[in-house]
Amino acid sequence: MEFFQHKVVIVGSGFSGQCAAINLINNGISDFVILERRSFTGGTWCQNSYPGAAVDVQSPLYSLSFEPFPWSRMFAEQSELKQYTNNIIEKYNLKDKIKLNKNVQKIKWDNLERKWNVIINGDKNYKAQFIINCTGPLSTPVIPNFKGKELFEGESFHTNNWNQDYDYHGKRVAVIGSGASASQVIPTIAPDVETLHVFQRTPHWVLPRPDRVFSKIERKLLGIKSIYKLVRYAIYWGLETRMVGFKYSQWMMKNVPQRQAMWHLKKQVENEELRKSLTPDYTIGCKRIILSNDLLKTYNRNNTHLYLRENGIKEINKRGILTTQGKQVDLDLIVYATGYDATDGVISYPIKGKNNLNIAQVWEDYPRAYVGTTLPGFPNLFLSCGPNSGIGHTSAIFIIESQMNYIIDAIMKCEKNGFKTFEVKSESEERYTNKLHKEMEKTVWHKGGCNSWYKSKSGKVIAMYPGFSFSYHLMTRKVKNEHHIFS
Ligand code: N01
Repeated sequence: MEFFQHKVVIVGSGFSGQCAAINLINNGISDFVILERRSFTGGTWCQNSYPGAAVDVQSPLYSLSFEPFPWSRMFAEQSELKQYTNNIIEKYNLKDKIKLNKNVQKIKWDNLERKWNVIINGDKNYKAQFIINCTGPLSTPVIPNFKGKELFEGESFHTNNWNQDYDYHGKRVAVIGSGASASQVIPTIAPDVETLHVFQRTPHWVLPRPDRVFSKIERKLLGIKSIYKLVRYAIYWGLETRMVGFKYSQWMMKNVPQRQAMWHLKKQVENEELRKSLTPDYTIGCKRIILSNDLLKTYNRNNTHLYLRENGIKEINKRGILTTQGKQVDLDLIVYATGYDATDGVISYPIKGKNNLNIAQVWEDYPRAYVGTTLPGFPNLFLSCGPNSGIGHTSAIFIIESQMNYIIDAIMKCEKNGFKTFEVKSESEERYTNKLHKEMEKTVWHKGGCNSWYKSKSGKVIAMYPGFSFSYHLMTRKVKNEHHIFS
């Protein structure tokens, strides 16, 4: 079998992959490639192009700390995020490093060579000493298996694969789901479609979105590194205080943000019955909070109809959707805003480590990893955005940058000291995971009374980190030698 040989293979060219690559370059490692399964670079913000797509964290914080950008508004829209990510690829000359249409099928540790074999179907394979998996936790869209969905004669697609060639104006449209993606699509398309039918299984808590357009002067200032840093710190500490509520105080969650969400709902929806239908029965924060100034009031529109769980989808037929109460809803377009396989699908390809150890078996109960990044039995394998490294209250990019400190420190320790492998000790991983899940039991994600993509099928919260993001940052600043084996 023929192989391309590299020191590092990065899988995925989104923010994590770019951040990993820049860190390698800054540390003098140029022998790496980025394998990207799609035909374009950039990851989630290039893939998700549904109407209304925008970031739900303040853009100056939802960006790389060392790359200031004159954002046009507080919550950037998809086109601007796409521009930002493409600028980074250009500025750091990553284009030549990114190999497109390389869909990794599996990776396997070779104990003799002490390297990973990266298998790509029908193509030349890769061999690497280190793998950094940067495939993102929300990249595998899920369309539930509704009875008869293949019979529908209209158009249908997932929000992740929005068909830009389809003109939805004046059409009869259904949106299935009411999460973060749906909440952006719904208010954006409602004024332009003939009828909009929203199938909501569970209501979500909605808070006002503190969005605004930045003035010319503000944009200029954001381009200055020191000011950009100051703005980031201000936003960061404001958001970090939210963690006190997520972690320690259900009382606080119920009495501060939940009251604000109730007030927001009352202000936007006059009809009491409709308000009731849009009121969740779990504690705010248990599912991701939606920030929107126009979602709730969209339900006041005459062309917008809300279907609840008790009148949900019985089946899909050639004309549209038949509800459980027997109503036939005729449609031209069905939009599946039904989320992602984020729990049991953290990595989208099989991995075999030392002694043929299968990651699927290790994760049979639930996905786990030391600081969300490394696993015993899988030397030189690093996961960006791995299990329990999500953060509900600040920016995922802050976490990605923190993980890269740990990953690069491990690789550089090997490089400088002539070690071939790096592996976390199993007792360290076990102690870390047990402590983390004990902490998790105090959080709203665990005991807030909801089901969410944060949880595995076994009911464990495996997407989130149950602490402050600064504590995660401190924990991952450097590799702690006592928890690892270098050889
Ligand atoms: O997915 P979701 P998403 N029958 O899982 C419903 C990030 N994000 O793509 O709540 C009927 O939140 C499901 O119902 P229920 C962000 O982190 C960020 O919207 O499970 N309904 C739910 O309403 C977010 O949290 C941004 O009862 C079914 C919906 O589908 C994450 O991505 C933008 C169903 C899925 O909601 C995921 O968001 C977008 C079924 N069988 C996303 N199965 C920004 O930064 C599922 N549903 C702005």
